Amino acid sequence: MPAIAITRGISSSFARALVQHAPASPIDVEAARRQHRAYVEALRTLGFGVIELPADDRFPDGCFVEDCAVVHEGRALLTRPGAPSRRGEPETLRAALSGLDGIDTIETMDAPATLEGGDCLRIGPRLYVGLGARTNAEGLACARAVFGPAGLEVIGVPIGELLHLKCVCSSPGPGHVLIAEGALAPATFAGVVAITVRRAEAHAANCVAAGGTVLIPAGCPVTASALEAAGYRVSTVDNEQIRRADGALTCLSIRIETGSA
Ligand code: CIR
Repeated sequence: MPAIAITRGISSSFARALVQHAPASPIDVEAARRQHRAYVEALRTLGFGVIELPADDRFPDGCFVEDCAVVHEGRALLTRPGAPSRRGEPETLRAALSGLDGIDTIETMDAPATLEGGDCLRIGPRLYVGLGARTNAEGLACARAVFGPAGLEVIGVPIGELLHLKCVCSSPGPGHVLIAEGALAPATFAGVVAITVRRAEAHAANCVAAGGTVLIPAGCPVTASALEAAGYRVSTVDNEQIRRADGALTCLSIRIETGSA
């Protein structure tokens, strides 16, 4: 079965996306759409079969599909986003998920639990869940109830003021984690080799990877060299407009795993 990625187009309301801090320059929706199209092509080059859902103008943040569903080995959890304006988004993914081969169950979450996929990082048999403004202890318990029986150890990671755990870390491949310098306690990921991303390129700590190739934001040469030194091929995509809405690379897709990382 090929690896699948689900994406959703950039809505015409994207300029009203949630932001922690107003961007230095306003979002250019057309430029963001061009960058999103390049991202979808990059996913295809990485080997993903991409299911492209149309933009939904009701949801300014709707392109950030990762936050709305967590999928592992046939189990999908439609989340309850911590951001109230995003609570309607997860159900819009149900049809796409239920149409996929290999998805056996689709679970949902009830208040007061909140969880966003940007807080969920799986590395091998562990699912790390960031605990902050978007994901709470009840959300963590829900993830544990859904994915624990599938063999994952679900571990909470306090993230303070960060938007999401994966703003500062992600896995480029088996046994490796990229971590933005100084962002997390060194012992956070036991038994995994950390590749440190310098502060000037901190946003490159969020990557999408498949089969030994790692997609990182354009303009991060030090991180690219570090990944190459660790044995990876590196591909880049410009996501500057997406970052203006606090987005990164992982958040633009739900990648349905077909192997173990
Ligand atoms: C939000 O604040 O919800 C969006 N503007 C950005 C979400 C980014 N999601 C992610 O990194 N997983």
